[in-house]
Amino acid sequence: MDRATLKLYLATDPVLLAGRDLCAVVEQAVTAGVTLVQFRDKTADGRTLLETASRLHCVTRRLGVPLIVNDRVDVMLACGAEGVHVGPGDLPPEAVRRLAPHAILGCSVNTPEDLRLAIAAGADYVGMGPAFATATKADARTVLGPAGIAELARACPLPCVAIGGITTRNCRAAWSAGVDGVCVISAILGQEDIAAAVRELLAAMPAAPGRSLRPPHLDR
Ligand code: TZP
Ligand code: MG
Repeated sequence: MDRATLKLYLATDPVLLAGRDLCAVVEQAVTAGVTLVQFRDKTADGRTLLETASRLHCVTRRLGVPLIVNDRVDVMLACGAEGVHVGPGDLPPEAVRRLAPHAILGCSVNTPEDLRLAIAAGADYVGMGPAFATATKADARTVLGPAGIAELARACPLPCVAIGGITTRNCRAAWSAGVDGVCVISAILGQEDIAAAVRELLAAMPAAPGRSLRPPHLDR
């Protein structure tokens, strides 16, 4: 996938929406510059997930950004979204790849071994994290810090984002670790002014990303 698509990746969370309308908030965020959206809801049942993902997909399609469904390849296939993201506890990425051969496949990685498995499974991108401590995900794994993200990014031939605890204050440190972008939830959804939050995050990631330091043979 195009690395630029990963620059500012918004994942959703019903709790952080705090009663605001998901589609309206995502529309504001994408209009302000979000490049990729992940529909993430850990509590809804399958039917509700499909209804919400379908409504959201209408919005993202109109705005021209891909929609990734978290955890659930079945929901992704049923609503026609562009991709699916899986991590520990989900269907293994090899199985997802077989079920959805043409979908964008993202995998969560926290260790070099996770990265090796994601590459072997045919992932299109990886999410490396948590980069920093986060209150959004109760079962987050060991915090990597900018140094840990940089180590994984150096070993990563795939497009990659840092995720977890990224804010306007530490976004530049994550970006400078050599990723193609950042994935955030609370840094956008937890803010009152969605568009201002998006603009501040993008301003923290100036062009000439750390990836330009990578040997060209690692890019594909
Ligand atoms: N995976 C690793 S950390 C995390 C996920 C989904 C939570 C990210 O949320 P926030 O609010 O951007 O820290
Ligand atoms: Mg998952």
